[in-house]
Amino acid sequence: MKITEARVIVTCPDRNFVTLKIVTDDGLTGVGDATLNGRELAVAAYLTDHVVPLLIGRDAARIEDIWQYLYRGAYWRRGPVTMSAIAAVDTALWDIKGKAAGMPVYQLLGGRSREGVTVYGHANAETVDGILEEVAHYTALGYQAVRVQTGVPGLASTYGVSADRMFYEPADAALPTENVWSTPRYLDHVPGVFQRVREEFGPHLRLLHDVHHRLTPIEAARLGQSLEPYHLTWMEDPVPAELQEGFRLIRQHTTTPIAVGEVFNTIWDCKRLIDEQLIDYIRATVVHAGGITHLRRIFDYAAIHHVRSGSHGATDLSPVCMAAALHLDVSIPNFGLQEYMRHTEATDAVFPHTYHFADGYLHPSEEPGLGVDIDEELAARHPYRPAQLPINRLEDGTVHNW
Ligand code: GCO
Ligand code: MG
Repeated sequence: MKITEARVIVTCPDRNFVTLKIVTDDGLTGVGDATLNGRELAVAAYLTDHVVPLLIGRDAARIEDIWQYLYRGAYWRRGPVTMSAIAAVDTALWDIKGKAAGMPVYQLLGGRSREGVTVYGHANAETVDGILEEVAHYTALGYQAVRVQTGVPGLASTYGVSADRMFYEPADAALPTENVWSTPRYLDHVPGVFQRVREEFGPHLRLLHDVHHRLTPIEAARLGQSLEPYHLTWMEDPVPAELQEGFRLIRQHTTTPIAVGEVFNTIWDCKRLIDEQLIDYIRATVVHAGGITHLRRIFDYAAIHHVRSGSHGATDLSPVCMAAALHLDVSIPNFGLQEYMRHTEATDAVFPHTYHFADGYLHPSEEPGLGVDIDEELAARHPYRPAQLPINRLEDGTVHNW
């Protein structure tokens, strides 16, 4: 099963995606997501110039060996560009292995540990009334978990709040949009919003909130405390994760569970958070954390430390990543939740897939492999459009975390 070709496909069906398609001499193909939002072409070049030439002629069955070859062989380890490129190769090889075995990938990972993958959707609106409507919309669709993001009075725009009902698309301009942020206004406003949502929807709906790296540890501790009466499933990315000692301080002050990890690329980015049990959910995902092989390693490590998975699943993770994530989600013992921001019709058309949503759960494909593909002809009709993530400034103009 030798690799004869590997194509890097960049397409923009409403947003940019980078996909790797690997072809073997016995006619099998596999796909992997390599999308790094706002920095797509860096990964495309890394793959085209530095990885694809290394793959030709290699045995596609040797997934672990190829992973080690690309990781150790680069010498310059880790980082989002390298790990997204390795992830794409790894994901495509699992797809091929599943097809060769005639089994969905989750069977190769040990089989099912659950009947379906519980997902959370995004209720976002400027006003509390708008949020209540959005949450009702999700519960009517069967969702058991909803992430709530709110506008903040006095701020023109806020992370996570958009005009679209089913998704939030922050990479909105060729040069970064600039937002203005105020921590005091935010901390004053958010608890009241959750109070209203809890009053309206009762104790059982699982509620989540994404802070998007904007607070200091002591501010996050205050937010966590003020949200305790509304028993959130998690408070996400409360602080930038570079300084992981910060999480210890948050932990000492609040019982609100903590989720982190969408910007992590390897086990080394979260090892301390996991082994000191400073977090409750690890949110790394297939495309940015080295593929199925490495993410499973992270989840296994998390499992022995009582930390559950909560994989990132925003629209910038393509249906190829989502398909792969679901095979892991359904098979690991310590699954927590899966984020599910829907893709647009144009995206779904370019990436035909057979995973599906029903009654609050996503179900992985039962087809051999991942159960997702890329329609290359259609993809070619959606050329790349430069789009970057926003920049955040405080009211006095200081650059802050976005
Ligand atoms: C999430 C994330 C996203 C990111 C986006 C960046 O929890 O879904 O925070 O909204 O901002 O994926 O590319
Ligand atoms: Mg997030």
